[in-house]
Amino acid sequence: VHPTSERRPHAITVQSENTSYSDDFITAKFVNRGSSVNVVDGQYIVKPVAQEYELQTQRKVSKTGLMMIGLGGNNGSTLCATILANRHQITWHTKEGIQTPNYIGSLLRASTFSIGADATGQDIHVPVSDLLPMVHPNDLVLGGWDISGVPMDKAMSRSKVLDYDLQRQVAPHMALLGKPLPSIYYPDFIAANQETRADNLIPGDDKQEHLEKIRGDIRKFKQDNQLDRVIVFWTANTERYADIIPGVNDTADNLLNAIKASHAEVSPSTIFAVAAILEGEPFINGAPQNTFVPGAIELAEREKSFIGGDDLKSGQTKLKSVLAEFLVNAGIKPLSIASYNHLGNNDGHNLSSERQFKSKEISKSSVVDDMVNANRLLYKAPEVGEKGVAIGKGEHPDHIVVIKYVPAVGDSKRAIDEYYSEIFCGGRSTINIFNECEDSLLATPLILDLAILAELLTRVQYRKAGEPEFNPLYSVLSLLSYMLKAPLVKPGTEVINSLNRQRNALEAFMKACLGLEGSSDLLLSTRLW
Ligand code: NAI
Ligand code: DG6
Repeated sequence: VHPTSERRPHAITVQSENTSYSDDFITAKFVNRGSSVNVVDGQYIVKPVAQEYELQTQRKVSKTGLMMIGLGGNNGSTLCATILANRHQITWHTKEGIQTPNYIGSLLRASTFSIGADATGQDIHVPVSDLLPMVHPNDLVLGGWDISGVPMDKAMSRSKVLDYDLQRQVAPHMALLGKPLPSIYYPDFIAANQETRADNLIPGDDKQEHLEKIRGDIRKFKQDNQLDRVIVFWTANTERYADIIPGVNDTADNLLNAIKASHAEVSPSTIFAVAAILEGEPFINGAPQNTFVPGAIELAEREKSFIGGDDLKSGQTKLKSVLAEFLVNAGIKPLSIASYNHLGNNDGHNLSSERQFKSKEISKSSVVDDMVNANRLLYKAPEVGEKGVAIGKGEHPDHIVVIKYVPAVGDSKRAIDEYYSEIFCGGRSTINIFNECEDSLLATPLILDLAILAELLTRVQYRKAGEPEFNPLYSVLSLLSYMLKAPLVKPGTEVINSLNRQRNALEAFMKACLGLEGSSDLLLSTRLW
């Protein structure tokens, strides 16, 4: 047991007829309340609806491995080094003084939820990680793949993210991780400027063999480390989008056949996703490309495996999702959002290539859509065609995204955003933001949160009132949206980009697992005599 590994399985006990505890499970009754709306003759007819569920959470936390694709990159090496620093309680000197390791930036380990009020009416806030039994990041078993065979201690220094005094002390621990497992490299999918890194490759060009090799790697890692669960996480270079081709990647069977036929349009990230799905282990895509082609989603559904994505939401986009919501919800109308950033790490180098930039541009651009669509007072709705089908998307602010590679600034991305808005009676307001993001230090805690939440969600089952069996959650883990720029959701359902709504959803879900209601800001007792 590492010194900082807290094990607090009974941190919160709910005393309620709706919540029961056994050695194995926390089982909670929960009523999912909402309203159904019908439009009849121009009137909204609203009916409250309620459905009772039981949620059952397995209390024993899985012994969990985190296998990262892109292990030797900035995120991968920073994640390993910071976990090791936390695990071994390494402190280091900076120009500010002595620094101790921590998990700041992790929603799970550095933020709180209110679980109610005490007798004096004061809110009681607890660490999010205390709500339900969760893996401690220090306990994650680390491994993974990289097309670069640089050993992990050298990969950390190559990344130029951490202070030298930390690197110096953590290097012997990093060296024990060895070098990443060889990986799949299809040069067409990442920038040509990455070729010099590619010296650690699974040989051949048979995609079926590649798939089987990756599946074998997952199984071996699981077995060697006696793991219950392995989270497979893409934090490798951003790939170009794969073309969606009928007969190739549009269905699960077509995708599996396309891999057998080594079809050119199957990307490395999709091969990794398919490998994890077939092994029954969760796969999360931390980059923006369309790893989850329709066939991959169908395969995950069919195998009842878990997937989540896309693209870590760390600095500029997180702020945008908050600021755009603030403006639109305040009744102010953003007319344009112009976002520039420059960075000098290897991610920036890869993104300096047009097709890889395109993937990032797409994921960075979708983030204000739901806020705009929710306010048709400010933004005109799309016109409706003959059969009631919307034509186009309706009015939307201009939104541009520019990324430039500036090697000198390294991992310290600079993001500049202008929000130009219409205000009262024809006025204009301009907000300019300059945001300096230590890219990998913002991204690393998100990877931890995603991996730990994914593991938790594999242990939650549900049944509707009256149903005999519990079922696992739906394959696409949209509850991970808070950490992701372009959240993958159940096909046909709405994407929620609002950061507050994403956080509230997670809070409500975790509390429902305990038989508690999500936070209400009604605070009725404070408004009454
Ligand atoms: P990086 O370029 O430092 O690391 C990527 C690593 O992936 C490299 O070591 C590279 O050799 C390896 N790689 C490339 N193709 C591979 C393959 N097929 N198999 C195995 N390894 C492969 O990039 P960084 O900064 O670590 O970012 C990783 C990914 O996360 C990028 O796609 C980036 O766009 C995305 N991301 C990063 C954020 C951040 O703030 N750092 C935030 C959001 C997303
Ligand atoms: C340049 O945009 C590089 C990217 O990889 C970003 O650093 C990353 O996607 C994080 O973006 P954001 O918008 O969440 O800060």
